[in-house]
Amino acid sequence: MRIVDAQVIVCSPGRNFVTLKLVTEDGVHGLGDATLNGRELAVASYLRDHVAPLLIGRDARRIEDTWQYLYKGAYWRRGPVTMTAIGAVDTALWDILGKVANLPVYQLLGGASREAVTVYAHANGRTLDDTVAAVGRQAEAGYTAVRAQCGVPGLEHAYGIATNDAPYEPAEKGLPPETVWSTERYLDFVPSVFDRLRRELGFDLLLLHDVHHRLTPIEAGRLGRALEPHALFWMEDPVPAEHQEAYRIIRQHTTTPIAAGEVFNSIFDCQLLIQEGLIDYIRATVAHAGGISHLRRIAGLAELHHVRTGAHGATDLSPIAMAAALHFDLSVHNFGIQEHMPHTADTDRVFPHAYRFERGFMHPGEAPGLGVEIDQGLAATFPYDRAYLPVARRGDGTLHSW
Ligand code: GCO
Ligand code: MG
Repeated sequence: MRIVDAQVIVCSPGRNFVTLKLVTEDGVHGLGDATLNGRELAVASYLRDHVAPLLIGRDARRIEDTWQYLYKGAYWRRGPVTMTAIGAVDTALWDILGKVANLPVYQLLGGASREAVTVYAHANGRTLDDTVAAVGRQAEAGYTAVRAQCGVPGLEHAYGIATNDAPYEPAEKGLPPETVWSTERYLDFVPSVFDRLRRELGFDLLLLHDVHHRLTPIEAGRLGRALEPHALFWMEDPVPAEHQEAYRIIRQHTTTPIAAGEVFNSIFDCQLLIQEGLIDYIRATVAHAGGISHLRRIAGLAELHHVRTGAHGATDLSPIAMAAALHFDLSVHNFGIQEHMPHTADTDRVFPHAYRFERGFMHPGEAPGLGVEIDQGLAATFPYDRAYLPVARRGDGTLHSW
């Protein structure tokens, strides 16, 4: 089962995606998502120029050895570009193994630990009224968990708010747009959003909120405490997490559950957070944290410490990452929740898939492997289109975490 070809496919059916396709001598192929929002071509080059030559001739069944070869063998460890590239290779190899075994990947991972995967939806609005209506619509669509983001009075832009009727998409064409941020206005306003949501929608619906790395630990403690009466399912990324010890301060001040980790690349980024029980949900993904193999290691550590998974699932991860996440979610014991944002119709046509959504739950389907394909002819009609995430500055022009 030698690998004979490794192709990197870049396409933009509404947004940019990087896909790795590995082919074996028997003609079986596997797919991995290598998309790193706003830095896509760095991963494409890493794979094409540095990884593909190493894969040709390797036995596709040696998933663990290939992972170690690319991680330890590079000498330069970790980082988003390297780990996204390794993740794509790992995911593609699991896909191949599933196809050869004629089994969906979740069966290779120990089988289903649940009937289906609980997913949370996004709801956002520029005003409080719009946000309440958007959350209500997602509840009516059958979601049992909804992430609520609301525009902040006095701020032109807030994270997570769509600029038109389309679902929220963070990257914008051209160079990075600049937005203005005020911690004071945000902290003053957010508790009133959840107060209104609970009063109008009650406590049955699970509510989530993404702070998107914008606060300091003591500010996060204050927000978490203010949100306690509204019983959030989680408060996400309250502070930038490079300094894991900082989460101790948040924990000292609030019992609001904390989720972190969509930007993490390895188990070392969350080792202390997990071992000290400083978070409740780990958001690392297949795409950016070294693939299915490494994510299982993270989940294994998390399970020891009562931390559950809550994988990132924004639309800047392709349907290949979504499929891989669902196989992981279905199988892993300490699954918590999965983020779900529907892709554009063009994206769904480029990446036909077996996974399905039904009233708040998803399932990866029973197709062998990951159950997702890429229509390369169609992908070629959507060429790469440069786009960046915005940046944020405080009122005086100081750069702030976006
Ligand atoms: C989320 C995320 C995204 C990120 C995006 C960056 O919780 O879904 O925070 O909205 O901003 O994935 O590329
Ligand atoms: Mg987030």
